[in-house]
Amino acid sequence: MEKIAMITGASSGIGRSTSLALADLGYHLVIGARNLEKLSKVKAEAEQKGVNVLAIQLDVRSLDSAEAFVRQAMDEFNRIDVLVNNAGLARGVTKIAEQKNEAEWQEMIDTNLMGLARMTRLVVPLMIEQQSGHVINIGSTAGHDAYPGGSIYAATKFGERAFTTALRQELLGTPIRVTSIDPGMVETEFSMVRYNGDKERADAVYAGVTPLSPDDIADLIAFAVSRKSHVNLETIIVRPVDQASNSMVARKL
Ligand code: NDP
Ligand code: 8X3
Repeated sequence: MEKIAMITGASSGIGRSTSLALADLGYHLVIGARNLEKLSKVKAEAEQKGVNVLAIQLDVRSLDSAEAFVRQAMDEFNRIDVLVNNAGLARGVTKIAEQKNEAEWQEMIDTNLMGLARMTRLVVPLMIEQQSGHVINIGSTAGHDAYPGGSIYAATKFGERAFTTALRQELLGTPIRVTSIDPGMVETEFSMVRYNGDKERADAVYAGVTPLSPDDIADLIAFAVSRKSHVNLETIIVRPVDQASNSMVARKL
């Protein structure tokens, strides 16, 4: 049977790499993100691998957008085997007492937590109906340990972990698998977004270390989805060897 994977935030980083890795496994893809130009490039790259790709503009903060995304996926493929809830971002490293810009907080909550919850509630009933499926949520090591300047980002990722745990428990008795992939430092556009385009600050995050690459995370997602159907990898916490906690990084400068 044809297999369909839906990936949010597929225009860049982990989402892009995951799209290509799942295409390598033969999945047809439904990919979404706000930047349609970048998304179209990922579609073209994945199509090179011989799979069908539906690329749709998606803002997970919008209910209308998320509903239209799922509707178009079902119109095209009539099933969803894997949902990768990857769309997410951090904005700034402002400490709580110094935060004057609630919009940064709101954007992280709306994207990382509400967007993920929304996509899940729209797709899981379809998986229950088809009696198969795998939800992969992208958490973070920030969902296990908070740090100064990361309060709300970490709160969204602690929230992802709580949500994922509840989902797995609610789906007990169904064949649907639920996995959280929780990375440490991965070199993507993440830090450019967090530091609002300040390349020097973004580059400093990865200076003197070998960070994880988005392909490393995609590799783990491909591993999780390709286990035998009774095997559920619950949580994968992954850091580069050069990182031992959110604040402990061995830099060779
Ligand atoms: P990137 O910035 O490279 O990718 C983020 C992706 O999310 C982009 O495709 C972006 O696309 C998409 N996105 C952002 N907001 C929305 C939205 N409202 N609706 C739809 N798509 C959206 O970063 P990463 O690949 O690193 O991030 C992916 C996930 O991995 C995030 O959830 C992040 O929190 C998590 N993570 C990252 C780590 C890291 O060190 N890089 C470590 C741990 C977790 P567009 O702008 O086109 O909408
Ligand atoms: C991204 C990792 O340490 O910047 O989730 O929060 S961290």
